[in-house]
Amino acid sequence: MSATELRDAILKHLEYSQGKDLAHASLYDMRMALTLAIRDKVIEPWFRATRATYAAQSKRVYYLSMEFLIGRLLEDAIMNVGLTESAREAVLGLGFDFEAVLNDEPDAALGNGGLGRLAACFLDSMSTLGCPAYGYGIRYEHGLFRQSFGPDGRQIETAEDWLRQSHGWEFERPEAAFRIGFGGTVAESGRSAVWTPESAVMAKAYDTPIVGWQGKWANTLRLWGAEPLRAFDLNAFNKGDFTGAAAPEALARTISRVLYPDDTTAQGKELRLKQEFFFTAASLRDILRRFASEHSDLSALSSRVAIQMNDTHPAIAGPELVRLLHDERGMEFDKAVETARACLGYTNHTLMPEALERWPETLMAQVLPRHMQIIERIDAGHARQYPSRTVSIVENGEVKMGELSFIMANKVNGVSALHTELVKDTVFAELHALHPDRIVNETNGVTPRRWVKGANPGLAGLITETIGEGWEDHLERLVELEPAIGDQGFRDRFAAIKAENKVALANWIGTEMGIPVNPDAMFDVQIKRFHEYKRQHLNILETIALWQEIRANPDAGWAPRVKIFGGKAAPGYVMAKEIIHLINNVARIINADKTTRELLTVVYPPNYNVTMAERLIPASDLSEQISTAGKEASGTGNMKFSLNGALTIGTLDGANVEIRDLVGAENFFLFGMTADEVVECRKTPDHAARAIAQSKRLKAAIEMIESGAFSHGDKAMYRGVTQNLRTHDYFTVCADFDSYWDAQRRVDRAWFQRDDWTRIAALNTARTGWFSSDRTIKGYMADIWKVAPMI
Ligand code: CRA
Repeated sequence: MSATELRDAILKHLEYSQGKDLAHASLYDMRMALTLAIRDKVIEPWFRATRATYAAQSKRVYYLSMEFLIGRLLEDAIMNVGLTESAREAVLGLGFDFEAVLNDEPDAALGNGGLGRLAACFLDSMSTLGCPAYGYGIRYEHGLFRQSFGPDGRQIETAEDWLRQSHGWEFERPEAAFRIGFGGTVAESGRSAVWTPESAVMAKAYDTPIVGWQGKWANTLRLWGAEPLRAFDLNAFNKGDFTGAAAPEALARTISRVLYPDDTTAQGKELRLKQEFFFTAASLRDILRRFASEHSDLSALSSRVAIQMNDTHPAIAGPELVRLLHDERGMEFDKAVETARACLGYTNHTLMPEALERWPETLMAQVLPRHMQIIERIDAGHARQYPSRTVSIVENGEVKMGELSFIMANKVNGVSALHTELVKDTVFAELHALHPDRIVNETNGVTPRRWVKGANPGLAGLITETIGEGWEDHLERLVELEPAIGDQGFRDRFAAIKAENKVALANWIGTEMGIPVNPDAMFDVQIKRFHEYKRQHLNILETIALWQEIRANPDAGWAPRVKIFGGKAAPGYVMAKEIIHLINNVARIINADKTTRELLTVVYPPNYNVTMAERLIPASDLSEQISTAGKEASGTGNMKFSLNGALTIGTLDGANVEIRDLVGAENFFLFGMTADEVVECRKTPDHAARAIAQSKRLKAAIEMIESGAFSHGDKAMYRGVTQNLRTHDYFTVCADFDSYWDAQRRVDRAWFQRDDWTRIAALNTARTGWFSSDRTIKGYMADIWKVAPMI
């Protein structure tokens, strides 16, 4: 499509879809018109893909996920259909700034962090590979909260409202609606049972087409919105009860109202259980309806249907599918269990005990009475089959969703090599011994279209110039860059691109935050959710110690650094919020110190999201991946940084292990205890006190916080953080501190060998092509879903 053709298409949509002429079009109108013009281009491959899948009667993948952190879609879609240049020209020709139009799109934050973003990268890869697939989730009215900082530096949360403007990508599907019940009673009827729910809502489908690289294939992201069965109680209204008249609507809509803003603790709230059942049940009904339109024999279900449970959030899929097959379609119970299992896969994303979902049996029985019975029957069946087993699904009055998912899935996967081994050895050790072939590893990946080509056009251009076209969907080809890294000219280009990205970021920080940063300094970046296991407090303690050392010894040849933090804390996570508060106040004090100004700046832009990640990662020199070993299942930010030519300082945790193996140990700043050593360390009750006693820098940094230096003299302000460090310190910040400090000084020394730094940065890019989510999805297709690509 030429720029002129696209221009005409935009004008047509301005007029007929937005009802505006060019002279009166706002930025929003222009963005919507461009979105609709691009959407038209996506519809062709979308229809083609759907028809091809029906014609071939292919097996389809159904990716069930509570979260899809898709971010903005426009730029990505334009890139995938190959219209970037035409779109820029067309929009400019119509008198609008192309970047401003792209930036007008709200960042769809229908997820918390890694798990949700992974689901979005998977959608991109499934479409790129021609894997017939549907993503199923919830159309949250409010995604993850918007973060700001109060004048005192504390996190403030406000509601996010991405749907305030109409969402240009989606198609409402009023005909695809299912009634989803809750509560009520179960009556025995012959060999099965009849569940009569007490209340119900409608699940209505909204479809977003997801187009793959070069527009060859497109799949559907189907999100469910909750609506009342009956919109409005006219009788109540006529009697003057206006609030009562709207009650059914308010109640139903609560279900798809907000995303739970916590990824690492399961809160056991009734609404959350209802959300989980709501989208899982609607998706399964949709899947069975589609199957029935093509086939009649339900025993063949697993030859046509692969359902992936993204963590345990959709774990109710097991019992619900059994119920649909047994109670509603008359399949014998054991066969229903077998059939369901043959369709289901389960991905585990965390070993953190507080994140493993468990529901009180009483709550489960109250909200989903029939499912509770089915769960007990599945549990009893498993016990009969494996009499030696000691684990069960229902235990101490709780339903354990991890065990349920494991038992109901034919494959269970971890998300990095280390994590998968820990899954086998810890949470699911006994189940693994009983089912030794069930657990497989599928190391996470990221889409290179968004995270290299879109986010870092300079680097993408250099790659294409050096190794030719076609690396975007064959990222393993980045190894072909390696010979060029020996050339001075290539390294200079690589360094110049990084420098340009840094200038752009420095300008943005200057404008947004009013903090001047030196683009020649090392950009040292930690961006991710705030959690004690991710140890942002280790980073800020080292920052304080570094500041002190620079003040004491200003001419010791320090590498100038800009420390950049980004991330949100769950609103109820007190400790994480205290760490945010501390970082903001450390930044305030350090940035005001004129004596260290040239060498150390701390910036923490608020409201970190996908869009901000796209801005920060290409401009980073150093990637902070410093979690307590054994706690970060994989990480995916770590991969994005390496691909964009940042060096990593990190522990042997999650996918860091695989990154280090690929880029080479000599090109990775390793520090800290291993997962085994952490477990050993905790056996010494006063491990933290000992570490503090041995480290004068750590001791001084903690004492400085306790002195009130960052809290206007208030000595008690950060006691939550410091007392925890001095006593419990479960995440072994203190025990790892000196090792982290030493690694940072190795980073300093490396920074001064600038050409060698660039060589290592370029090696990071060249050697991490394996982390494309295309490779991950190929793994799922071959090992778990048994689905063949259609292109
Ligand atoms: N919080 C893990 O902690 C991992 C992603 C995606 C997480 C990350 O290390 O990269 O999943 N776990 O696999 C999670 O959400 C419920 O568990 C995450 O995003």
